Formats: sequence, C-alpha cells, structure tokens
Amino acid sequence: MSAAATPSATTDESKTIDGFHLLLDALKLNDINTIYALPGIPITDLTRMAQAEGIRLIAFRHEQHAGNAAAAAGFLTQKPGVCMTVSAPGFLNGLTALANATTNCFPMILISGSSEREIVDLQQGDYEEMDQLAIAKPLCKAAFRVLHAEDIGVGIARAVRAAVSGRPGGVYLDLPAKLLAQTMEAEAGKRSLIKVVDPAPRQIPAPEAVKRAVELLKSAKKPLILLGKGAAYAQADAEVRALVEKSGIPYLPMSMAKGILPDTHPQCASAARSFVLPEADVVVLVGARLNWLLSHGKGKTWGGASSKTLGGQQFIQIDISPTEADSNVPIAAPLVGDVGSCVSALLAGMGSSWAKPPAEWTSAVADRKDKNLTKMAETLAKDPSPMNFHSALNVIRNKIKERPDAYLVNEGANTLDFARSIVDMYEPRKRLDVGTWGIMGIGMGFAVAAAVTTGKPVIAVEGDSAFGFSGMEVETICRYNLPVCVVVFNNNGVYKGTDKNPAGTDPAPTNFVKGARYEMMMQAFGGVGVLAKTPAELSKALDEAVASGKPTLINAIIDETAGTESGRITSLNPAAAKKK
Ligand code: ADP
Ligand code: TZD
Repeated sequence: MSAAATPSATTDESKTIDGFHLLLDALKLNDINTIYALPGIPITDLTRMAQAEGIRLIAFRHEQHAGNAAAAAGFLTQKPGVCMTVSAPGFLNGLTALANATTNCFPMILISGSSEREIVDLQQGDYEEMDQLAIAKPLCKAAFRVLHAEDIGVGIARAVRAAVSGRPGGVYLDLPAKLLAQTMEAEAGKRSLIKVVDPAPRQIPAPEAVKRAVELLKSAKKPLILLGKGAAYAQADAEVRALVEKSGIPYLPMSMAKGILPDTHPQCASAARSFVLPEADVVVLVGARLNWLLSHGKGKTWGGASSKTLGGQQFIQIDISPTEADSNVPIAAPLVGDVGSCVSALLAGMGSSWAKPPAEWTSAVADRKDKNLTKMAETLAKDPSPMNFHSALNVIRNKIKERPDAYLVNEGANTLDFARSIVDMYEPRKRLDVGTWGIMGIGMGFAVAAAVTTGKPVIAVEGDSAFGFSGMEVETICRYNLPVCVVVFNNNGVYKGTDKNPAGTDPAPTNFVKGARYEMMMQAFGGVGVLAKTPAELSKALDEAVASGKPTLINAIIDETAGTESGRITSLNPAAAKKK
C-alpha cells in the first residue's frame, strides 16, 4: 500500500493503517474488484482511494442505479456486488435496490457512510442524521455496523457470508464517518482481516428426500420442469440440461431462466405455457417460487376451478431455502439444497434406464407449441406502420439470435411482456429484467453491470416510462464508454399514449410529451442517438451499435394505440366500484 494514499495516517505512516484502507484491503482480500458508488461526505476519499488501490470504481448519478448495478453484478458473478453511498438520503436511495436485490435473491452489499453515533442516537440534528441500521434491517437479509477499525475485517466477512450463503440476498453495512479515519497498527490491522473460506458451501439434499422426489417423478404421466432464476443464479447449467434431456420432460423457463437451455430447445414448452400448467400432474420446481408470477401454484392457471382452488398437481421443489416449501401450496417432495447438488442427486437417483414421459403427453405439448409458434410467426411477419411491439421486437429477436452472447436488459409493461415471449434467449443468465417485484428503474443499472462485469454487448429494451426511471445514467454509460445500446419503445406514455383527461387541460396521468426525442439524451453526452420509425431503421441502428460497441440510444417509435394497460397483468388493477 502506498504511504501517499494514506492521508489520515499521521505519525509513522508505514506502521499504521486507517479505516479507509482496512476496508478496501478487506474487500480486495475477498476478491471484490468493483464498487458501484456515488461519492460525497463521508465516502468521497474512500472512492478515490479505491481507484488508487486498483478497485474499479463506477460512479453513478443516482444511488438507486448504483445499487441496481451491484445487485445485477451479484446475480451474474455469485459474488456480492458492492454499492457505496453517502448517509441518509444517499443511503435511502440505495435502499430500494438493496430491498429489490433481497426480494430477487441476488447477493449484494450496500455500504453507507453514516453520521456520528452520539449525535444520531441523541437526535441532536447532525448533517444527514439518520439511524440507518434500524431502517435497513427489516428490508434486507442482514445488517451490520462497524464501530472500530479492528472490526472491519469481521464486518466484511459477515457481510460477504450473509450475502451469498443459503438464499442469497442484500446486506447492509453501516460505517460511521469516524471509523474511516481511525488508525491502528498496520501489522495488527492486516491480521484482523478475514478471507472468507467457502462462503456459499454446497448444500447436499438428504438421501430420503431425493428418493421421495424420484418416486414421485416416476409416477408422473404428465411431468413438467419449471426453471426459475435461482437455477440461473446457481450456474449449474450442465446439470440442469442433463436433467431435462435425460428425463425427456418438457420444461418451462421463468423469464430470467430463459437461456439456461436455448429457448429453441425441442423440450422447451414456453409457447405452450397455458396448456402445460393446468395439464401437468407432477411439477419439478428448480429455483422458482410459487409466487404471483406463477399464480401462487393454484387457480385457473393451474386448472383449478376458481382462483383459490388447487389444480391437483403434485410438486417437487428444489430450493436452497428450507422454508420456501408449502408457502403457497403443499409441496409433496421438497428437496432442500443448492440446485447443482439437488439436480445431480436427482439424476443419480433416476438411474440409467429412466423411462421418458408418455408420448401422449410430449406430443400434445409439441402440437400446442407448434400451433402457437406458427401463429406467432405470422404476427411477426407483419410490417405495420407505425411499428408495433411485435414488429420492433422482431428486430431484437433477430439480433439476439445472431449475437446470443449479448445481454438483454428489459423493463416496461407491454415492452417487457412481449419481449419475454418474442425474444428467444440462447445462453444462460443473459436476460436481466424487472424480477420478482416487477420494478421499474432497473434498466440502466443492470445494463451498466452487465457491460462492466462481462465486456459483452448489452441491449436494453425499455418502455418509455420505464426508461425514465434511470435515464440520466446514459451519462454514466457514455462516461465509461460502455457497449450499451438502449432501445426506447416510445409510445408517448405509460402503457399507451392515448389516455385523455376528461376533466381539464392537464395531460392524463399516463401521458408523456408526444414525439419526445430520447435519442438526443445520448447525443448530449457524446453517444450515438438514432430515431427509428421502421424495423429496417431499427435493425440498421442496432447492427451498428452492437458492432461498434459505442453507447447508443435508439428512439423506436411505436404505435401509441398498441398494447394494453399494465401489459399482461391488467387483472391486478383494483376495479373501481363506480365506473365512469
Ligand atoms: P423466478 O422469479 O425465476 O420464478 P424466484 O426468484 O421466485 O424465481 O425463485 C428463486 C428461488 O431460487 C428462491 O426461492 C431461492 O431461494 C432459490 N435459490 C437461489 N439460489 C439458489 C441455489 N443456488 N440453489 C437452490 N436454490 C436457490
Ligand atoms: N414504479 C415502480 C418503481 N415500479 C412499477 N412497476 C411501477 C411504478 C408501475 N409500472 C408498471 O408496473 S409498468 C410501468 C409502470 C410505471 C411502465 C409502463 O410503461 P412503459 O411500458 O412505457 O415503460 P409499455 O411497454 O409502453 O407498456
């Protein structure tokens, strides 16, 4: 460590170390080489020193996007993504991302500077005073505060372990300003740091649980495998593929599990989703929760007579969290452990002479799928003017087919729902989207993280409303010259652009300025901006963006009457008692 970069070590610099450097050394010792941050009191020097110490520092314009970047980096790398913020408002801005990461089971650590404990605890009115630890606690997996320099090593070790072990999630680490300037003897400081050993140990399922699951699967006449983003996160791609192919069972990927096997795989049942869910008799959930995205495992989606009734399926659930089973419907065969270990154990239990599912089932699925794919091909072949979601997404679909290594970031309502079914993914963990909460605002943060952690091209397909939540980060994309192409699906509003205010001259709540020139935002910071009104123009601009790697924003003009309110989740809108 260079003595020059240790401004707070006063007397004999070579023999002392301060909190700033202990923290950076602890992160480096645990292979954390990137920090997503927004500087200010008390972490400005920390961000500078991180750079001086060889950590990549990506500075954002708003903490939520730094936090989202950290979360996506955690999902992609299985290492906790680290976000650093200032106190109170900066911390709160980062907290949404931390809570979202926890909801999505992504490992991240939010490190926030905080004001002086004595003043905060007596509520004497400090600069940015807030009891951040208390506020963070209920919103994340774990929260810690470090008060003494000699405990920094333990603090980082606990944060890393809490983030990645078991069900991954977000961890908050509170660092009062005074801590950073504390000094201690350098050798003792070095000894106080901990390199965590095996922070996310494999968790092997119990043999009797495996046997139970194999027996149930053997009895199935219409089995189905459902892959979730836990399976994508686990990076057990070969095991999952072996399970699907050896068993011969049709599978359905949740949106961020698309690409674990290519969506064009013959056993992929995505195009027959509404057929396989109610029809299946035994369902193997692999890293997927039976939450709202799967209609809680019951009701009409699953063949139940009403919204609360069970469809009669039996479930095998592979999950690292022992409390996930039975959260919505009874789980006949829970398999608690990591996806790699559980799937390997299932494969071993299935033996070498596994009978494929009855042809009656697999051919019924294939028939339904073919029918729906033919219908989809007809829709995609149309070329309406102005473009609609389908004709614009067909361009994205072709590009990802040509460049399966590219990342697809996706948010919006119709833009999200249509892209999920139209754009096939071919490689694991290439699709990053609104996740479990269906949250808007992840776009630019996720795009930056994908570009920074992999260097691959990133295509962010954004509803115009969705883009607005993180749009200022196009400056960040330009500043770091990242290979990100943002495609804004511009239909002049939230969902659609056609709402009218019946009672005045103000725009309706879902209206935006018509004909907005989003591409000029990218141009303002030196990137490439293109207005695209046809699929040919969109395709040309996308080709150039991906080939050049230059920060690009394509303003894709979409028919403002296309799409529906809330996309595919219209039914979640509460119905007004009195219709106007
Ligand atoms: P999706 O939204 O794709 O359906 P969810 O986020 O609902 O997926 O579910 C992911 C599940 O995966 C969570 O219940 C989580 O506990 C689990 N999970 C995360 N990582 C692992 C892992 N390595 N092994 C097993 N399960 C995991
Ligand atoms: N705020 C946050 C943080 N998350 C949300 N999901 C919403 C608000 C509500 N919301 C949706 O669920 S989708 C959406 C909002 C505001 C934007 C839809 O408009 P869009 O997409 O222009 O992005 P489409 O493709 O034109 O429908």
